[in-house]
Amino acid sequence: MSSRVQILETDSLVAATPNLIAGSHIWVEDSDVAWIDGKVLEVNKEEIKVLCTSGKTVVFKASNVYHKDTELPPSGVDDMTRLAYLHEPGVLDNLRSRYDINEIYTYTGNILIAVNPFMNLPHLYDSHMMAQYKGSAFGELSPHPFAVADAAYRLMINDGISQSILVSGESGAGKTECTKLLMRYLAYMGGRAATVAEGRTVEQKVLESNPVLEAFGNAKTLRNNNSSRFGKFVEIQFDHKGRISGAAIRTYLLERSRVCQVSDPERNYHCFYMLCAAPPEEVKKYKLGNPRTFHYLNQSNCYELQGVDESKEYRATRSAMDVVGISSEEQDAIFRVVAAILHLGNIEFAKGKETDSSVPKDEKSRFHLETAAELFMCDAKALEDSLCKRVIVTRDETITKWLDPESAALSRDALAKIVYTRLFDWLVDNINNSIGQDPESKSLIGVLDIYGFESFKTNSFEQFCINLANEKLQQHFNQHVFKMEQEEYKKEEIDWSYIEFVDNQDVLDLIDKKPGGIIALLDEACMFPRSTPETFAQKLYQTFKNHKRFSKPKLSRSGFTIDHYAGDVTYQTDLFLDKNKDYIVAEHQELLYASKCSFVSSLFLPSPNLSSKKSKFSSIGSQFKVGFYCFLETVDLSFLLNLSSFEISSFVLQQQLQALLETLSATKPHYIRCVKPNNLLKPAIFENKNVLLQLRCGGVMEAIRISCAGYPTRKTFHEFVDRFGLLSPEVLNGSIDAVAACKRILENVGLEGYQVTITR
Ligand code: AOV
Ligand code: MG
Repeated sequence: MSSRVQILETDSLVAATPNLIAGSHIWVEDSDVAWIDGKVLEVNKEEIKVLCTSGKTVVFKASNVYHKDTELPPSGVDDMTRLAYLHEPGVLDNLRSRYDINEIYTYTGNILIAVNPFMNLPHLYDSHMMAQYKGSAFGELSPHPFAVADAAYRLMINDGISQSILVSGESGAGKTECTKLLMRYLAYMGGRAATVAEGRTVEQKVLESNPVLEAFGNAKTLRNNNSSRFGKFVEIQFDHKGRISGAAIRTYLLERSRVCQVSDPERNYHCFYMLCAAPPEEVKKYKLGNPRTFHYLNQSNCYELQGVDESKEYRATRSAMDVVGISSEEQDAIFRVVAAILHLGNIEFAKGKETDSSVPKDEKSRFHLETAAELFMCDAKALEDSLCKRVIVTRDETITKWLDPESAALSRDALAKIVYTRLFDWLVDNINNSIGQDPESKSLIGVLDIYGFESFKTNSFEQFCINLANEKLQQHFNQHVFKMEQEEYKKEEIDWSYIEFVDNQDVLDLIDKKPGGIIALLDEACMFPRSTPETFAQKLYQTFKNHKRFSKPKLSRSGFTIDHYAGDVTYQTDLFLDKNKDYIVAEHQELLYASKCSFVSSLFLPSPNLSSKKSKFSSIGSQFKVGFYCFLETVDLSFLLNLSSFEISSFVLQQQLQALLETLSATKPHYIRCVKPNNLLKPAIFENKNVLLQLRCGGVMEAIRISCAGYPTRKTFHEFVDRFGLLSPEVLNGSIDAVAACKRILENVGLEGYQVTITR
């Protein structure tokens, strides 16, 4: 009985500072496992003596002690909001109990939390399961991505409002796998649409776009053996009957540095290894062989992935390409380009006859140069020139400048990166064209799978861009959660004005305010030839010295730290300028435009708006380019004129994110937060501290905080009487209604700080 009284006493607004008595079951903080349970031995005003289950006796401040729900079933509850105590240890304990029995999905209200099982649970996803979720009320069956997709689908059909499902979580948390489940379910619900050309249905093409994009845009990283190195928003369009009628895939900023730079134990993009494992006649055709012989692959010692048969993957990729409508000639050209990139990487340079000039180092390098040229179907001499020379056109004359061996190698890498990026963009455009858009479509469901928040030992421009994307989505999430909470309060007719809204607008301003944010300063720095990482960093230190979210690391002269919503990240500016200036060298452009292979040539059409996707997303980016050229003319930075085209990466990303958020704002969002239970990528290991950090970063704790800031416990009248009726047994005889019974109980125990609302 005593435990019940004490539960009621603390089942109030301020869960963090409960009144405790000896014998209470509680949670206290622990440096190893985040939270450990125990029993209160003694209460001395603000100090609580606790016997922990580890056997230790420790004294804690009352404000750091939380009640433990002794009535929680061993398998937990499938919705966090049904917990008696909505606090951090309670949430964590619930997730963990469920994970232990392979219940990997849990709701927090409308948000689905998915903990990566790192093992196959096929029974969870078979067609029988899909049939079960079809049309069942949200919350009726166990939490599941199918339930989220079903809710989105039905809202779209019933209310005619476009929906979006936003999947987030750190690298390796399971976003891509979850996205594929959502797409499969939507294809199941909206399938059987008319077949399009080649006898494939739209939904088949949508589903088979995944393996194609993964082959070219995923790679093994430290965090995930199949890490997406690009962001993706798949927009599935439906006709008035709720059938899939079209789709559009938008991708965000592929990580290009990986093409020529891989650190152990990571890998380059999957397609390279697949191609090396292709049938012998193809390997021979492309003059390939062991991946260990290629510089772009052998910078790392990792070649194989556990449980992956590359030759099987190659066949699967080929057949997926068939499905999405890539012809066999195009496929041949694509893999020819992939092989050419590998050969390109093996060209080494030595000093040439002229001062500071360079030539292919030896016979082996010549062989790779000739093979690359053959595969690109371009002239070998022209390829060599484009790698080793620059032609500078000024107002008065044309000057040929040699590149030293080091610069020639950089030029080679720049060529490899631009070819690969163009190839990836081509794939996306081609898939979109093949699937086709439905201009008549009134409603759509968008599924977002973006790269998760990243914080490594050293963080560069890629992490900066990835984290910006995450900040933007975090703001969207916060606003949404807050709005939903407000709506709930309105529905229950209670005041919500006291709930404080924590926004990350200040971080966003710091990064992308125009003018004056970090990106604006970076773009500016990129326009001045004399900028160096140090001058850029100095400018940042000066500008943001009083910014709460910005700091300069003590011993660094070119690093800076941003206090993100998910924690501090220190960025090294060394390569920011280079990576932001994603330019094509005129020589490379001309070389490949002149290729006898129409596919290669089409990748290098001189127009900046070469593809539909480009024109859709970087129109402002290209205006920016025009501005840039004007700028060049006025200042006469003639040394730069041999760069035929610029793309300022961060600028393009900003435009893309803005477009994404505009799209999202016209939809009703649904959130799935993926959680990675351990960094070993192994099943059955649940690391408390690790998970907690992700719940905090992903805004799950924030969503819960918002709930707690108001009324953390909201029991329906019946639930309340069931649980607390014992305190006023006279209400249990059925003579009064539930509302009156609740009021009587509350009055009897003299509780304060509650409200009786419409349904709770
Ligand atoms: P991510 O998309 O969140 O990372 P993935 O979806 O690629 O992570 O998941 C990583 C790995 O976890 C997968 O390759 C599977 O082995 C395993 N996994 C994930 N979800 C499940 C599931 N539901 N059932 C079984 N195994 C699963 V990144 O792309 O790196 O941010 O950029
Ligand atoms: Mg992924």
